[in-house]
Amino acid sequence: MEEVRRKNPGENEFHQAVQEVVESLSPFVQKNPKYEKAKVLERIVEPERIIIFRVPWLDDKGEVQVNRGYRIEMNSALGPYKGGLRFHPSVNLGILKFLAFEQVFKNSLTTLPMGGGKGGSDFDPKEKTDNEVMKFCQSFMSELFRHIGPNTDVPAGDIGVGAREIGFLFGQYKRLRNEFTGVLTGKGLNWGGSLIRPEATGYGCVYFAQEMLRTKGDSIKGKTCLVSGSGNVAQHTVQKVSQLGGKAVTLSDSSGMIHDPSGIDDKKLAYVMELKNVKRGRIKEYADKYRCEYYEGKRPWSIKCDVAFPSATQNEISKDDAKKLVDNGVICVAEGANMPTELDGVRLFLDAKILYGPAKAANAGGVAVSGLEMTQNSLRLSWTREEVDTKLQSIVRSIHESCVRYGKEDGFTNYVKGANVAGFVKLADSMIDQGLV
Ligand code: NDP
Ligand code: 2IT
Repeated sequence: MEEVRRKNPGENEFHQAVQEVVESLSPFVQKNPKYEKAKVLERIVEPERIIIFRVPWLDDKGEVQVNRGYRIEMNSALGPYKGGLRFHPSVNLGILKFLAFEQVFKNSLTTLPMGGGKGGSDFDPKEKTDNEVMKFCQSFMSELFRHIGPNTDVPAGDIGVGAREIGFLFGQYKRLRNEFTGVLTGKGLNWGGSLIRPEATGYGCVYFAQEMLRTKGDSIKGKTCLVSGSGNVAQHTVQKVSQLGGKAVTLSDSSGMIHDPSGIDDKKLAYVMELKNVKRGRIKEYADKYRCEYYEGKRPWSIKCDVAFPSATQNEISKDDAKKLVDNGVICVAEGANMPTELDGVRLFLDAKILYGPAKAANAGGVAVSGLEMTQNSLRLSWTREEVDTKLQSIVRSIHESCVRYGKEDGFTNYVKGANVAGFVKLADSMIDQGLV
């Protein structure tokens, strides 16, 4: 850890992600000297390659704008680099390195042949016109295209990158390469996208919670659930919670949160989808429409619940928030967002022995269906909704089984340890097989 801090100064989120993994892997690595001898831990914290580039574009007023673009190609031991692109003003090297590092373990857990990567830009899509977003995406891809490809590196969406952005990025890649290939996932259904990919992260996260609850003979049915965020992951989490008989009562965005004790049903969710995905408005408008409480600048964690699904961003659950959740009797936390809980909060959940599903296990359904999209593209055919959903459920079940296998501690499953060790073993063995690269 000292070496990681020294070599990557100021990259706090990256330090945090590595620290969590190292804490739970150390005993395992000490028991298995072959990993220590091959210096696998030292190797996996060093990205295979980092690309940083200038992204100039013209806004609607004809003024020049300049953003910074990144792609972290973290690890290719298990397959082509795979992971999303994030467009958000907070994006910097440390945040993308933490996301890429997490992605390597997550992708290993999915059982599919995918390495790990992440990329993005400090570009802020908020309040930009469609034309400006297109101009930015075309400029971004005009550099990125030479570093990616269906057998090299396959980006997808993340915060600020959804169907609209993937469309513009794909169009520009195709134009530059003169090739129609599965170079991105999350594509439109008419041009190579997979059914269920938009739903997959939220659905997968609820399926994972359902698997955890099943170990206690329980289920989502009848449970009051807190969901944060109101984007792709949050929306489909709410949808699956209500399909399984639970009740989601909160949503949020970077301005504040709504609390609707009567539950966010399908009709209200359709309103949220239109508000967020088409009108690109604020969640506050939900409270005006459905006459419920809106709390400016607040997050949902002080509301009493059974299950919590953080689905907005990193470090959105502080130690105090985690304590409030536990004090209020939460039985299960399943992370849709990446690293939403601060390290002290994670320790608190583990000490309280609740069902705590860390992001790299709980939200792996999204990238898993991206992997299925790659397979369908290679086969040049598409599977039905039912086929993809069945495969998603079986992958989530297998991730859960791996976590239990490696994380069992007398009568309690430590899913953090389970996910880290299970993800690590496959990765580390593959790296050793492939020699010193
Ligand atoms: P979206 O852009 O669709 O939605 C993001 C949501 O989170 C918005 O409601 C946004 O509010 C809110 N948010 C973003 N940043 C902040 C912040 N700094 N503080 C408070 N709220 C914030 O992204 P996704 O739903 O795709 O991603 C959400 C999380 O899930 C991220 O952590 C992402 O890494 C993770 N994830 C996504 C996957 C996917 O397939 N999309 C797969 C696995 C994980 P606002 O509108 O105000 O910005
Ligand atoms: O964090 C993630 O797993 C994603 N943003 C999805 C990555 C992908 O390649 O589908």
